Amino acid sequence: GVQRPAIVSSVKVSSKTPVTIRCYSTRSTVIQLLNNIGSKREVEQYLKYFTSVSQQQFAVIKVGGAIITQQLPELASCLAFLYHVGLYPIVLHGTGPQINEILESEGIEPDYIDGIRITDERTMAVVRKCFLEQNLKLVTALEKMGVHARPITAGVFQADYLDKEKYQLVGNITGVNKAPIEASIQAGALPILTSLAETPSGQILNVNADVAAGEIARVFEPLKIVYLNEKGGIINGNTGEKVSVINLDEEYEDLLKQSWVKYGTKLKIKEIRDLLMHLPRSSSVAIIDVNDLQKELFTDSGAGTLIRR
Ligand code: X2W
Repeated sequence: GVQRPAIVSSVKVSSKTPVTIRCYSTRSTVIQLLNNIGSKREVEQYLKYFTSVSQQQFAVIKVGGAIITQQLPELASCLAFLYHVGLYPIVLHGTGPQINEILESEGIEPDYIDGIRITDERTMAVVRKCFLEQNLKLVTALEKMGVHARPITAGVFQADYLDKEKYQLVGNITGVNKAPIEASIQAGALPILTSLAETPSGQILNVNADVAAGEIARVFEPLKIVYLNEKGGIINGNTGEKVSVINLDEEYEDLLKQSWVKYGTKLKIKEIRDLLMHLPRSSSVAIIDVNDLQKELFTDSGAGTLIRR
């Protein structure tokens, strides 16, 4: 693969940083797993790098709702792996497909404007039910693998109406309460978040999960922002190949001029650039398949698409 080390030298990696392997019964499994994905040197280097910042600054991982339905065992074992090596990603999940399935079974056609769901009262009831169900499903799968996980389904996102006329019960995040997330990590539990938000007067609002994950990243400034998707990265529509790395400073202008960069891809790249411009240079975005999480995080060549400044 292409060499594209993701370690930024401006973050000092101390050789004295202790890497604690949490669970001794799984220690040998963890070491084995690590050796399978990369050389001992690079894996150890990344482990040290990820533990050189505070625990809450390792990563934000956004999980699309489709993954909970289609790849739950893989997802749970990837997150368990991180937990067992002592890393605490902040996990935020969506539930788009599950909402659509229920709406369609009730004879309601899902309705979006620019990728944002128009959420009336009846739809909102489905949205809330799906978020709670999928959150419980993920937390339960993690607990079964010996991972202490904490459902956080309220109390994080404050919001106003995005545009009440246009989208109805959809929120625009105005504030993030870090406390429940920090408390979870301090208690040794992986925080598992939904993207539901609340107005000052207590109205629950629907927020796109990608957007909410971005807001979490803005306040925690993690080293990695990970988007798990089915394609396993950004695909160059002309060659059909996965883009290994995008260095925004050098490539952004040229990239936007390329014929395959349009619609959703263009929007996604623009949003990611906007996010990274607000974050320290050490932060980078990875778009990957759930099975590639370890390879992406712990090897120089990675596995998905790495985007950085
Ligand atoms: C999204 C929230 C769920 C979501 C929705 O109702 O579908 C809005 O569009 P995925 O699985 O990550 O797509 N909210 C306002 O984003 O789920």
